[in-house]
Amino acid sequence: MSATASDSIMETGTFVNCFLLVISLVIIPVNGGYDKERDALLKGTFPQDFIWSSATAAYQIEGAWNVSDKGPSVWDTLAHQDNNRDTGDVACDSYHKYPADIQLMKQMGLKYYRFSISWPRIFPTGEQQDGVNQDGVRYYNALINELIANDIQPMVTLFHWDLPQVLQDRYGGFLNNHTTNTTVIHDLFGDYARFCYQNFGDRVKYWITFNEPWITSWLGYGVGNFAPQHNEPAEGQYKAAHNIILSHAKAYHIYDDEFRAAQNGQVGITLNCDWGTPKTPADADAAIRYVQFFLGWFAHPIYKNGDYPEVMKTTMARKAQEEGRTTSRLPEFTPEQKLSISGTGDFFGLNHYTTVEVTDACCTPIENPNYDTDKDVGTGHAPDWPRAASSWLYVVPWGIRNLLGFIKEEYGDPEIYVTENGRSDHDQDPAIMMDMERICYYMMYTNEVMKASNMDNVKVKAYTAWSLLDNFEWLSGYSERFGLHYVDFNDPTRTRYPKASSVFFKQLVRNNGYPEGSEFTKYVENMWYFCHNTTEAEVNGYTGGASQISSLFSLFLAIPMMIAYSLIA
Ligand code: PNW
Repeated sequence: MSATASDSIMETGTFVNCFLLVISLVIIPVNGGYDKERDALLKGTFPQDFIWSSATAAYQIEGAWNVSDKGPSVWDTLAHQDNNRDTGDVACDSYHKYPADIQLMKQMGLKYYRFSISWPRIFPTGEQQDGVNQDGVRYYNALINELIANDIQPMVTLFHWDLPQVLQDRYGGFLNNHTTNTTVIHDLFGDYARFCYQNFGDRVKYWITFNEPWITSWLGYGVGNFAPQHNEPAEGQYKAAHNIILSHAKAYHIYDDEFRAAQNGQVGITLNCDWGTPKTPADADAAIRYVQFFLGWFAHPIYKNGDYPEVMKTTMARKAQEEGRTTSRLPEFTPEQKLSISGTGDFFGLNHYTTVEVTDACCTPIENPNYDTDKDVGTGHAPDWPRAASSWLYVVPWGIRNLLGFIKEEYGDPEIYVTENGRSDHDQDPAIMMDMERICYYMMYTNEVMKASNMDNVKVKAYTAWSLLDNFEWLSGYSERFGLHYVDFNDPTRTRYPKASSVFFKQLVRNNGYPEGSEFTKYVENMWYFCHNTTEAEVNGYTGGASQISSLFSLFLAIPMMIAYSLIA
């Protein structure tokens, strides 16, 4: 992949036109809650080598925030700001309980695990020259060895938001001199990545440089509600994103130049994106613009041509004029940088949870411009989309199929690893252990992923459930639960308990999808009716009553759950 003029002509031309046509024909009439044809259950299985996995992140599960020489991260700082906040000080205590986590995965038949390494647990200040925390290195070696001993392949994220606090204080973190030659943050991230490849790369074959740079950039350095809470919504996010993209490219090339030949692994990045569906046909351009500003901001440079999407550059150039600025708030890459960024992904990591309805809002007044107003769109949700506990999470399964199709067309048919997808419950008493809404979510979303794979020929290679465990959900603390396993955060031993969804997921993995004629698929056919909350009794031949659901429930979930309990609890 290289930077050529024809890329951008293709981008604004044929592709967009085809895509708009598809959108206007297929999607617009059916943004609603249930559509018989669109939402029909697909029977079949995923490709044989399909990867089923579950994910966590260091700050969300490890705890042990200050053991041995671990340095503080920006999330330690945020969580310790006042006494009223939940913190990651102990979290799930996976620093000590990782063997129990691994037994949960084994019990589910999972052969892959996505976790992250905490940068300040390896280099307390973020810089190797200031010292290495050997206990941290020992911990990750022990975790990786235990995984492999249990036949589970590690998939490792290098940066899941826990930047060493010292790097924020010394250099401004990812705001560090983003357009000069004196930037150090790229090299520091490169040194950290090299150290991880050196120490763990003999056993780790899947590396994810950054998790969701969109969140770090916009929420961390633009809005400033996430760590490190830098509030500069006109420009902060563009500066941080620029540095993150360059840091990613640096880490990719270090692997390519120094490790690939010997270690033979893969390096990619995980990007998050909500699907944007136009509210009316007139909003089709706006919906594309929404996705380009969201996903394209990072994916276009890395997976297409080394540069930001054309629509982002032209929109931001127009804004600069309107605002009386001499330069765009969106920084520019040099020609050398473009070359070094383009093509730096062996796979495309995707985190996806939800969909928004997009309306055209061109052209927003320019007082206090920010990333949200820069897109010139409005966002909302169809009234009949079901909701999860997280305020932003609406359940729209068909959105993931559309997004996967977009990635295939826009970025040259890459191999896509879904590295997160899942649903939150409230923390409530009694605890939600029969988490039928989560089962429905996994059922419907994985079926849409299978449609993308088997009907649309998208190269989806992996599906990863977020999350293995209930954990520290960032600003929401322990009030939102995404886990396949329940964790009692008042219990000092942090015992884990399987929820019904873990048993469902285990059977999904064992069946590798929804094979025709299997008992599992019959169970799903019946659940389909319940999950789509529709009164259309003919859906997928459904003829039974509620009792049929409950008897199937006991067969498929309750009995295996009892067995699972006796093994784990
Ligand atoms: C992702 N939002 O974050 C992260 O990768 C996980 O660490 C996190 O626990 C999971 O999704 C569930 O939230 C997000 O506000 C955090 O839109 C916030 C948002 C989206 C994703």
